[in-house]
Amino acid sequence: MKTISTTPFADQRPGTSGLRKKTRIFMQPGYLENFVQAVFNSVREEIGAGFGAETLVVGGDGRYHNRAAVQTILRMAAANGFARVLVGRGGILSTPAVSAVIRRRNALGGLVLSASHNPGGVDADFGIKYNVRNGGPAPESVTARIYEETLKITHYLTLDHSDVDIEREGSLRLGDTEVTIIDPLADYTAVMEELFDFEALRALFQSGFRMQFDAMSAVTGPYARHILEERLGAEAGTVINGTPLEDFGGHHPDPNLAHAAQLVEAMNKDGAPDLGAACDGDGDRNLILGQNFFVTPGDSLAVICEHAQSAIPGYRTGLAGVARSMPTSTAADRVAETLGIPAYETPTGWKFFGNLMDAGLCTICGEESFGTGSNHVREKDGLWAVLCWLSILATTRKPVGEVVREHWRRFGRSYYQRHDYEGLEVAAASAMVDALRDKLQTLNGAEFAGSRVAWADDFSYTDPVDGSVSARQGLRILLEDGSRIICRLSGTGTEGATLRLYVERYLADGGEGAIEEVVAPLVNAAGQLLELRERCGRDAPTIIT
Ligand code: VG1
Ligand code: CO
Repeated sequence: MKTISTTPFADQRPGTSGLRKKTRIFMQPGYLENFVQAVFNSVREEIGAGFGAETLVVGGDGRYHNRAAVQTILRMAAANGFARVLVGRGGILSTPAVSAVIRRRNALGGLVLSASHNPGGVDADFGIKYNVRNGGPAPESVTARIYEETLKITHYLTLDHSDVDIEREGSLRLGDTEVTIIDPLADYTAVMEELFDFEALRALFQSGFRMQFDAMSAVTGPYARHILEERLGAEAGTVINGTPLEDFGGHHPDPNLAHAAQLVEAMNKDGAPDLGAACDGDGDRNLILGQNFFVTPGDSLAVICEHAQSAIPGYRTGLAGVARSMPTSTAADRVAETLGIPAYETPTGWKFFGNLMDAGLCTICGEESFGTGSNHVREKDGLWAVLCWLSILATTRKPVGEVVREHWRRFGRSYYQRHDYEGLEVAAASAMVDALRDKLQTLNGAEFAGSRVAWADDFSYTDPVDGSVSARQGLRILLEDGSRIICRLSGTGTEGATLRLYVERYLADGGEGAIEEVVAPLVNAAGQLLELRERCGRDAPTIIT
């Protein structure tokens, strides 16, 4: 074992989902090592014991630097005394697969190497995230302690050992630690098989149902090929961009209408498949498309909740509750009300769902950022959402668009958009949000976008399970007609600041209105209130999702 002296890096505070930086920052000597040692130090302190009986899971989305980082972590885990480390073959494990492995193998936790939907490559982004014993992202109390450790770190532990072969399954020893290279697909596929009726889905494909799944040259390629093509019998070629590449083919592995352009084109032409789907870099996000039809993440969450009990064996006994992040559309709340189950509203970031699921308070969760999942793991799960939709389509025997339209006719529609303003100057963006925060008090009762402000605040969340409070989670303006305007700064970017502006207008109009027209008054009023042009020089968002 070697003890290496080091000095702190001041910028290792985890964001919405772990630590994300430019790849070259992570490649600096000591940078990854400091963070990993800080994780180990804080976890060791928390459990009040060594790691001699503990298992650690390690895997990533295959982006540039993934393999090198795995080798560094293996040496450090061995030097820090872990009994076992489980590594996905080739260093590959999707985020939901890490969660499944932690839970099924009773591991202490896991390190996920990914910057999710951010581009990969030596000049792009890298990231690392620590997941705890329940398989979910470390809660804020844990990430805060990790950050404190990064600020006072003086040394890290490693071994003098050459790289180990992570390309073949099997076990080997690294110091006193047993390193096992596992099939990255096995645990995850087993969980899916427990939840879904694979026979019924096979029958669906046998009946001529066609889909296209875009893995965006990221981690879900092997998972989707195995589950959709090999296990469920979807025709060969159903999965496109199915090989994980270090630079994701130069694209953003971000499953939305802008970045999944190839899939969108395929779904909008004559003879399109029945279902189109895509996942992000690390496999926790999903995009669902029908023929000429985009299912918004908020509607997808609501529709899954609506049909889960009747269409998916894993939810046959019903849902305990539903949770969504605060900026996510309220569509799922209306389903929960009809089902007679509670609906929870949490801050942005999957880590807030963990306590609710552990306590049995909610079964299905979702975020507007193309994330949906359930208590089968403690992460959002892209392929799970795809299998949910396949199950719904197999049960209803209706096209995607019709399933959603029926939902709108029954529950009304949340017309919803998110506008992202990327690459803003950090100081100007914070000043803009601070100025609006200061103004919130004065807005009550004011006329706004054709209605009146009923409530305006900076969202604060009290966890119903452990009572912890997370303040300053996003500015929200609620109107008397039920519309909502929300803004917050992104906590996952690696360059400048990104303002996210979320708008929602609920109408019980059958859902056939034109989205742009319905939300335009909200978007315009919000832009003026924020003084977007004056403060940040922007007239239009970088991307609308
Ligand atoms: C974004 C999304 C949030 C999501 C997070 C991680 O965070 O808004 O809903 O949980 O990314 O997703 P932010 O702070 O940039 O808005 V992923 O797929 O990167 O693990
Ligand atoms: Co992701």
